[in-house]
Amino acid sequence: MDRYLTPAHHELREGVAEFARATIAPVARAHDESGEFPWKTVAAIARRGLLGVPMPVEIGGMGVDTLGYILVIEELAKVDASHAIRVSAHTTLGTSPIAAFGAPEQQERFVPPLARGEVLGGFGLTEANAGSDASGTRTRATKADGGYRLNGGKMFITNAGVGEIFVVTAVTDPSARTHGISSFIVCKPTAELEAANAAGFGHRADLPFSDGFRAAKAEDKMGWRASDTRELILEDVFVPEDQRLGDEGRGFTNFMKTLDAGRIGIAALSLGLAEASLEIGVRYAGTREQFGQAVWDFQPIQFRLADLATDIEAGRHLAYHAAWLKDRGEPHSKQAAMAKLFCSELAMRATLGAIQVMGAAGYTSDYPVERMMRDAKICEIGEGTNETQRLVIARHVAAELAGH
Ligand code: COS
Repeated sequence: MDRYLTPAHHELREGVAEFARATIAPVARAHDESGEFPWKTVAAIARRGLLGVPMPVEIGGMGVDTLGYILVIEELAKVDASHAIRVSAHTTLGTSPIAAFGAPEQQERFVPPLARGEVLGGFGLTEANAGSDASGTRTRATKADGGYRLNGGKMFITNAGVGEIFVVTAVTDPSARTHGISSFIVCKPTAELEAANAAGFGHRADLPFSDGFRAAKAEDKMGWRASDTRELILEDVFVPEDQRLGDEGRGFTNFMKTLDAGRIGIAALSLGLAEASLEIGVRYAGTREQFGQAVWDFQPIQFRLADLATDIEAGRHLAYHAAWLKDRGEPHSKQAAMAKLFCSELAMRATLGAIQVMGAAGYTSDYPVERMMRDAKICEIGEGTNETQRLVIARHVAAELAGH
């Protein structure tokens, strides 16, 4: 992978790997079981600067490129996918639209608290009738004196309860389909104020909190259990004009661009799960004996693990290449969809494969592979289902062929 990675990338990766092993690994299982938000470890992530990895140094970030950022996600996911997805949703979905599409005053006002890791952010797109069909947005933004009134709701939003700054989409012109969707920066106080205060992170009293904007109860999920996922409710929420993100009607294309980057993050998270489960499977196969020999010595086991190792290498090429294209400002929508599709299916295969190699032991919570399998499943669904990725890829291929 040295075609892509510099010594600085390696240094960043190694530092995050060490941090994740020392700080997150000891608590990952307990938080998976309880579903409680791990305020202490997220505060440690924030202190380390990992909530602003690809943001410019001038606005509070680490100033690292996309490639370096996805290495961070990959390393966190090797230890705990819940921690990785919260960093990914906060960074790519919550912060980057403001950094990329915001007016200079919006960038100065909202990016530093997110990039410095003072509060968590998120992104509200999905609704009851809008998910894969992102144009089906029903949340409505109607003009009001000095701004807009927003009514509607967003579902399955990462960081919805614990976070404070959100980018949400709403229809400003129902007759214009995708060109009638706009996006807005909306703030609410964290739903876990006491825990945030105890952790010394997660709340900024001076943010412009909007009445009527709140999070519902936390979802009880199969995986990513220590990641906060809730519905966001918008009831007659006044949002001033200066919190509209970009021009009216630009919301759809802007969040499509945001999702292109998000999908590279999900690919990296999936890679982390695949790599860690392969390692656990190989180690186990080397130590357990059956029929007088190590499980590893059975050729079918070696073949299964060799196939997974090959797919991991291929997945890395796809994901790193998509990030590399993005860093050069080149089109990367197709490559991001391919990376997300391939790596998420790989994560599922790898975690299931590791469990099969380990037998009953892999099925118990004595080993983290059962958690990793549950965490892998959502990678095939979130930030665009894999059916949507296939649609995106097919459209690109058709357009390329039509051009020849
Ligand atoms: N980058 C920039 N612009 C894009 C884009 C991208 N990746 N994808 C689409 N657009 C633009 C199109 O060029 C088009 O612009 P014009 O109307 O000016 O030509 C506009 O957006 C509408 O695109 P399209 O007609 O392709 O929209 P569709 O309604 O057919 O939607 C899919 C296409 C299904 C691909 C889209 O809705 C999608 O990605 N859905 C999944 C959303 C998702 O990931 N949801 C989960 C969110 S969890 S955070």
